[in-house]
Amino acid sequence: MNKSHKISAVLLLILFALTSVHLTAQTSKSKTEKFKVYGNCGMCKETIEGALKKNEGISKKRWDKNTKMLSVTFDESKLSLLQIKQKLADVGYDTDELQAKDAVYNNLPDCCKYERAKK
Ligand SMILES: [Cu+2]
Repeated sequence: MNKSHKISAVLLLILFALTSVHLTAQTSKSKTEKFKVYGNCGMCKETIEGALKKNEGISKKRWDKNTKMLSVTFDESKLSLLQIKQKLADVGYDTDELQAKDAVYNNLPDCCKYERAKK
């Protein structure tokens, strides 16, 4: 084994150790929830998923335009499920728990004006 091989082996080991620590930390706090977010199309998907940011503790998000179900994985120590729903309401999307303000909804592009949940 030459010197550069040794160095890369050590680096790989460090990387591996860091990754496992990171994974343990993640599983201890992260939670996955699935709930309905009213919406229509691919543009809604971008807006919905775009409202949920990694630096705010959201590690995974996926909204399905056919089922309207959002699957979100987040760090419970950083934000709550209700706060996530509030973020969605802020960009114009209703959930069964929180509704977007009419003014925000009315600002959505026409293709995104989904059928709203009954108030
Ligand atoms: Cu849309």
